[in-house]
Amino acid sequence: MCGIVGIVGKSNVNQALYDALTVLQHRGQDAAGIVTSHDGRLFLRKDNGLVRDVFQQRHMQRLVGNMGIGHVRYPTAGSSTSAEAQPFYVNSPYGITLAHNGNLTNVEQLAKEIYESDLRHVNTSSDSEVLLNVFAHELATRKQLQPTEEDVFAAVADVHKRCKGGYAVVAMITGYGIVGFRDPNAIRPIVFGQRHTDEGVEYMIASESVSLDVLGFTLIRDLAPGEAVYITEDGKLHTRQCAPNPHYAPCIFEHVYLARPDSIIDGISVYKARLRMGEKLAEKILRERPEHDIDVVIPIPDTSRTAALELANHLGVKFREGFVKNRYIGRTFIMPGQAARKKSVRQKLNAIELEFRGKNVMLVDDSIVRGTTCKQIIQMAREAGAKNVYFCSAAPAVRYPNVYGIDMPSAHELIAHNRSTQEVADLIGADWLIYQDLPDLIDAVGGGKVKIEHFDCAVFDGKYVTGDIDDKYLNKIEQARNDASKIKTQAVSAIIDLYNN
Ligand code: PIN
Repeated sequence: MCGIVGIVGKSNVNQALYDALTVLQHRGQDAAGIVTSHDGRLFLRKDNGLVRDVFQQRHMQRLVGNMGIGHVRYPTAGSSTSAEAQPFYVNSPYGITLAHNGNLTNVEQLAKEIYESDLRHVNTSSDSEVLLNVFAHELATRKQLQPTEEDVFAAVADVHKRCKGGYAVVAMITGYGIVGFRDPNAIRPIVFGQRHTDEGVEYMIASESVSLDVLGFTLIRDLAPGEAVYITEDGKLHTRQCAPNPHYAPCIFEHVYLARPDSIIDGISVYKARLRMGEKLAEKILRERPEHDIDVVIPIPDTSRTAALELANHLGVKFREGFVKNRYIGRTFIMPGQAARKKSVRQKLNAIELEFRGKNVMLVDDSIVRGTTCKQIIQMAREAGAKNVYFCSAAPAVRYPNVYGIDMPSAHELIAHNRSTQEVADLIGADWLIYQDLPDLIDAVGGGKVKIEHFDCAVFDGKYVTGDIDDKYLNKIEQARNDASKIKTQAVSAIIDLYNN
């Protein structure tokens, strides 16, 4: 998962891009980058780290220009070098930079085509660089000295023909404008909006509406599946449907956990969707155990709070903050003679004992993925004196890997993969485990004012909306993720050896 932004303004956009990236920081804390364009020149700053660490005063001063794009990265499939920080750049045609959120599922084939047929060199293992080269190639084939919006939209249409997977993209064509586009299934989110200044109208394209709000832009709308928006450097906005058979199937996990609650995605308030998840959970609990003995509902901070609040309201049970989260967790330093220790949940969360002692507590989390942290949290609740520890997940059991750009473990690392609810409950040590039912989640997210008929729910039901995902592909990513984690472990042991010898 990543965050993207693009702004065409009437004065320098560096500060606005920086501010927008800080608002999108929850979508990726691994690397950040901004590129701006001024007088036909590009100015780029990108590196590993949080937005506030990557950009210093000296970098910001260099990022001049009235248009630019930015990116925050969450590593997917093992990419974590600073060379793979975005935006990426190709010099031909025009000088194009691009930032992408998502994952291409046919990247191997595309990389081969790019090299063998398009005669292009790709310098990293990032699918975003592949996507940039496909777009650049398709724009170059128009052979125009000055690209018009027709050329740009035709190139996007060709990208849709060649690329498979989930992608929300912003790309800047130096000296011409910024284009934003969304894959034909609308899997990853992308919105655009405007704000009025004395100098005229400015436009922003971004992953989430919250970055528009905070910067005083008003939301125009989400991009439709397969649609593109092109804003020229002089501030003219064009939109076009670029896919022949678009299908609205946005990722439901954005609502479960990824997006900020104050965002509106595809017309749906993430906050309200989470409230409805709590309501549905309460109904399920009352169906399963009308005579339940829950004394108190306690959220596991932060995401689950909204659902937990409504769950407690509907059960008529007290809602209490039983865990306090440390917002200022430090880095883990590897010292000579010390084993590399993972930061434990205990360093991040602390229990308020008086909310647990002698009570039957219902803990609520947004989802259970590996099951490692929730196991430790349940243990903490017991040590704080809880009589019974029940556990509620606002999402159904996560049983399948994500292939559209969410950094999720491979199937065998998912605690619910090939396991029943009771088996998961036993493994995490819960006295009772309740998962949201998938139809209820779909209803909670899509059942408001805006009707979306279909969501990408692959992590819950194994049905991948792009239709190109088979066991062969899943085995391959499982292998790649294992290899990546092995390399990481080996690297850490090598550093420890270095210190010890
Ligand atoms: C936590 C969001 N949420 C917590 C992410 C833990 C799964 N985990 C998914 C639960 S926060 S585990 O609000 O962003 O802090 O199942 O892998 O143990």
